[in-house]
Amino acid sequence: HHLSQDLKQALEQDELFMVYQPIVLTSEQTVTGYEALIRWQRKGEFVSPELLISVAEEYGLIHEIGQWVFREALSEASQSLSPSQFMSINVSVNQFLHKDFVEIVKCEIERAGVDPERVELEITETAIVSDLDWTSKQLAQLKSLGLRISIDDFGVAYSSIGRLKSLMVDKIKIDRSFIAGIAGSHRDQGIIEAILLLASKLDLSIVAEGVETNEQAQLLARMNCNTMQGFLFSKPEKMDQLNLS
Ligand code: G
Ligand code: G
Ligand code: MN
Ligand code: NA
Repeated sequence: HHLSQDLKQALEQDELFMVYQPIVLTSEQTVTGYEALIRWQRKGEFVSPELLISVAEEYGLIHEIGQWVFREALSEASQSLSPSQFMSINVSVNQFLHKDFVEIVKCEIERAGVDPERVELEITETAIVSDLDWTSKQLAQLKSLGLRISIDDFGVAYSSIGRLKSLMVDKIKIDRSFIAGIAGSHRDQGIIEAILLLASKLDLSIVAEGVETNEQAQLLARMNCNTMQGFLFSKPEKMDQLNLS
């Protein structure tokens, strides 16, 4: 695949960069943290991150890319974030399951000198249902380093509700497909209310993703979901292009 060849070069030639999207506590009007997202501008055109990640996984580049992402995002965290803010980093399934993953994360956190408690990893439901024993071990080790774990895109893949009970997870990020419908759909509101109840019973934090309108934000706030992320607040941007607050 020519893209995989290009991706190798992109790593060497600085065509990859990171953008950051604020995660907002709307009740306080503060930015609690940022999600780090990779970008690749190839010959002037953006390659979608989904394609980038799937090519990287298929051609064995995911660990190198993953380590680069950690280095960039953690260095940005140490330079640009206030001590109360966290950095949230996406981790793909194969990246998460790799035997050296914990060691690499530990090494990069030490290198950046960031408090591990301010680092969150976003993993998907697919990762946590794939190999329960190994997943539990990886999560236990990451937790013992002090990191926080969130489940990304919650609600769209396998139901992992049973797994949430036994796994050491801290946060659920409600997939934006549910947020998109809430203004017009009692069913979507119902799903969100159910996820919020589940989270509160299991002592998990919640983020609503993909909030685009004031109406959505107000509905969420009325349901006591006050941590939100989405274009309403900010698109993902280079850190120096965001209005830091
Ligand atoms: O940036 P965008 O919102 O288009 O992201 C699209 C998808 O790519 C999301 O599912 C996101 O989790 C994933 N993604 C973006 N950046 C990274 C990254 O640095 N590492 C991994 N593993 N996935 C990422
Ligand atoms: O799967 P994950 O949650 O990591 O995906 C993050 C992706 O969601 C990024 O590509 C980001 O650009 C996108 N995103 C962030 N906020 C919004 C939003 O309000 N609306 C839409 N449609 N996409 C968003
Ligand atoms: Mn994410
Ligand atoms: Na998501």
